Parts: sequence; C-alpha cells; structure tokens
Amino acid sequence: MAGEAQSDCLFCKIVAGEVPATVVRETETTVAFRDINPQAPTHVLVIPKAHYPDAASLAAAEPKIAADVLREAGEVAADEKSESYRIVFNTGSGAGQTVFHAHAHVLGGRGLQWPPG
Ligand code: IU
Repeated sequence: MAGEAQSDCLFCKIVAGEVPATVVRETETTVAFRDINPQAPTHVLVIPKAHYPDAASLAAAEPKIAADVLREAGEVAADEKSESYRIVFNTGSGAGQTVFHAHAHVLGGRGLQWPPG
C-alpha cells in the first residue's frame, strides 16, 4: 500500500531504527539526520516516515506531510544558524537520486553556486 515501509529501503530502515543515523530532529511524520557524505558544513536529509519514492509522489498522496518536510527543512537551517541555505529534492537517477525514498537535502554553511551541476 502507498506509504508503507519497504523492506529493501535504507531510509525506511533508518526510520525503524534498524540502520544508525545521526538524527537531529524528529516529528510524528518526519526524521532529519546528517548525510553520511556531507557536501557542505550543514548537510541534513529530511525524510517523511512514510515511504514514497520521491517528493512529487509524496506531495500528491500526502500534501500535509510534504509540507511537514519543508517546514522541518527550515527548522534544520534555523537550528544550524544557516541564514542562507538550499533545499534540494533530486528526482530520478539522471538528476542524482540514489535513494528512492523522498528526501530533502538541506545544504548550508558555505556559499552555494547557481546553477548547480
Ligand atoms: P540522493 O539525492 O538520492 O542522491 O541522496 C541520497 C543521500 O543519502 C546521499 O547524499 C547519501 O550520501 C545519503 N546517504 C546517507 O546519508 N546515509 C546512507 O546510509 C546512504 C546514503 I547508502
């Protein structure tokens, strides 16, 4: 069923506490943890606890939880004292998505170039 945990999904395992992660924030619907391969001084992933393969499918099925992810991304930036920051949802392998459980990258703590690579 849509939103159900997937046994082969790394981020579902992090939600379940089966794979360790450095969790910085948690709500009823979301978890935020540090990326294991940080691309900036602040690099935190905010994920919904429910499994959806990407941000758009999450927003279509559960708009409130999609909004929770965005709000939490802002809270992470505030916690990290990042006044300027970037929220990224890589979608599809051609855009660099490697984990197919919706996640927002929150990047900050350094200057960020535009356009991204
Ligand atoms: P992507 O947008 O799907 O490429 O982002 C996946 C991120 O998950 C990527 O930045 C990885 O470094 C990160 N990650 C992680 O934080 N912990 C893990 O155990 C694994 C990937 I595997």
